[in-house]
Amino acid sequence: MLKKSLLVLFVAIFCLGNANAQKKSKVKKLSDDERMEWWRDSKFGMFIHWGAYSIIGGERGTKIAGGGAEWAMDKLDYTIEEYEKYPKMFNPELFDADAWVTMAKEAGMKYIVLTSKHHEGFALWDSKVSKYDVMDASPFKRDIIKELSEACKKQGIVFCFYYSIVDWHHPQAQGNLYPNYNISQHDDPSVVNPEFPEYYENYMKPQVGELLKNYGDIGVVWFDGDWISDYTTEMGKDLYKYIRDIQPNTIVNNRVDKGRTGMDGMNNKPGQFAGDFGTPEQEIPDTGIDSDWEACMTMNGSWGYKPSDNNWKSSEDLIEKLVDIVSKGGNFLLNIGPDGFGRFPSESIRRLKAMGEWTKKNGEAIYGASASPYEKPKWGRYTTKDGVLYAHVFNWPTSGTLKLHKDIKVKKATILTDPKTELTTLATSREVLVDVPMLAPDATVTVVKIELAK
Ligand code: FHN
Repeated sequence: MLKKSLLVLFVAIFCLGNANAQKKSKVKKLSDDERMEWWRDSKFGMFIHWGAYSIIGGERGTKIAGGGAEWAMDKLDYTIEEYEKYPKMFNPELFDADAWVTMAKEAGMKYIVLTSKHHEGFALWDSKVSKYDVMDASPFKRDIIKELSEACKKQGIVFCFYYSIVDWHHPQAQGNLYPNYNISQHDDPSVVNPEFPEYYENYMKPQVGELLKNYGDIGVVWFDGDWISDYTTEMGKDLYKYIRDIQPNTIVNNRVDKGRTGMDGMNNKPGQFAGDFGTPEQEIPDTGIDSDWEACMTMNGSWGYKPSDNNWKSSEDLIEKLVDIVSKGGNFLLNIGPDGFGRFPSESIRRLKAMGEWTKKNGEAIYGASASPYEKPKWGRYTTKDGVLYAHVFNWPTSGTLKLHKDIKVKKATILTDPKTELTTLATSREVLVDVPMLAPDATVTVVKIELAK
C-alpha cells in the first residue's frame, strides 16, 4: 500500500515539475532589442526608497545622518538589536498603492522601481526565506510588493524592484562593516566574510527568486550594494542568468555584476560584465553614452525620507534634467522617499504635478525620442523622433529669434503646443533663424517642433 502511494506521489511530483517547466517555456524569449524596447521608449520612471529607515528620517537625538537617510542604521550607529525595533514600529496605515501609482502615472512616469529590501535588510514582501520582513517583523502585515505590483498592473505602469546585495541585518552580508558591525564601523575593502557565498546561495538568490516567481511580470531588477568585496563577478554573471531563466524578458541593471567598479562602467569591454544598462547616480553624463543608461536622482539630497533636508530641486530644474537626459539617449529615474506613514512628501507631490503638466503637453518630444545628432545648443537641448527634431528651449531668446544648427533643414516649424501657428524660418550660412514669440509660451521649457525636410 505504502509503495503504491509513494509511486503515485512520485508521478504527481514529476508531472507537476514538468508542467511548471512547460509553463516557463511558454514565455517567448525576446531579442535584446525587443526586450529593451518598452524601457528605451519609457524614458522616465519613479524610484521609491521606502523601509524602516522611513520612520527614522535620518535623525537620532541631536544627530542627523549625513547623506541619504536610508543609511540611518550605519550613519547613526545603531546596533542590529537597536535597529530591529524600527520594523516593529513599521505600520504605514496611510499607504495606498493605487494613489502612489496614480501620482507616478500623472507625472508622466512609465515604470516604478521600489526598494524591496535596502541595505537595512528589512524585506517589504512576504518572504519565506526570512522572518525579517513586513509580514513577520512588523505590525503592518501587508505584502507591499504585492499591493504595489497589482496597482501597477491595474494602471498600466511597469513594476520593477530594487534589491540590495549588501545586508546589514544578515551576519554573512554586512560587506566591509564585517566583522565588527555592532562594535565599530570600519570600512576595509580587503575584509571579506568567508560565509558570504552561503548568504548568496541560500538567502539572496532565493529572495530574488521569490520576487520573480510570485509577483507577476517584473520589468527591471535593479541591484545595488554591488561594491562590497564579498560579491564577485562570478556571482554577478550567475545571478543575471538565474533571473533571465525565471523571467527571460526582465531587464537587469549593471549593478548585478561588478561593471560599475571599472571607472563606473565607462571603460568596460562589451560583454565583460553582466547587466543591461548603466546607472550614473546623482549625475548626468556630459555627452551621450552609446549604450543604454539611466540616471537616478533624488529630488532633495536623500533617497530615504529626511525631513531635515530641504534642499529641493525646482520643478523647472527637474524638467530640464529630464530633457537633458533624453537628449543624450538616457532614462531618468527620479526618486521619492515616502515617510513612515506611507505618504509622499508634499514637496515631492508638487514637483510630480508640475512635471506631469509639462509631460502631458510635451511628451511627444520625450517618449520614444532619441539623442540628438547635433551638439547641444547654448539655449537648451535637441531630441529627435520619426524625422522630427524638437528644440527644447531653456533660455528663451529675448531677441525673438531662435538660432538653430546651420545643418538643420527645416520643412515646417511650430511651437509644439500651438501646432496651427507656423513659424517663419530663414537658413543662413552660419545658422537657421526661427522667428518666435517675444515671450516663452511655457514658463519652464518651451518645445519648438521642427519637421525636417527630406
Ligand atoms: O547606498 C545606496 C543608496 O542608499 C541609494 O540606494 C542609491 C540609489 O541608487 N544607491 C546606493 C548608493 O550608490
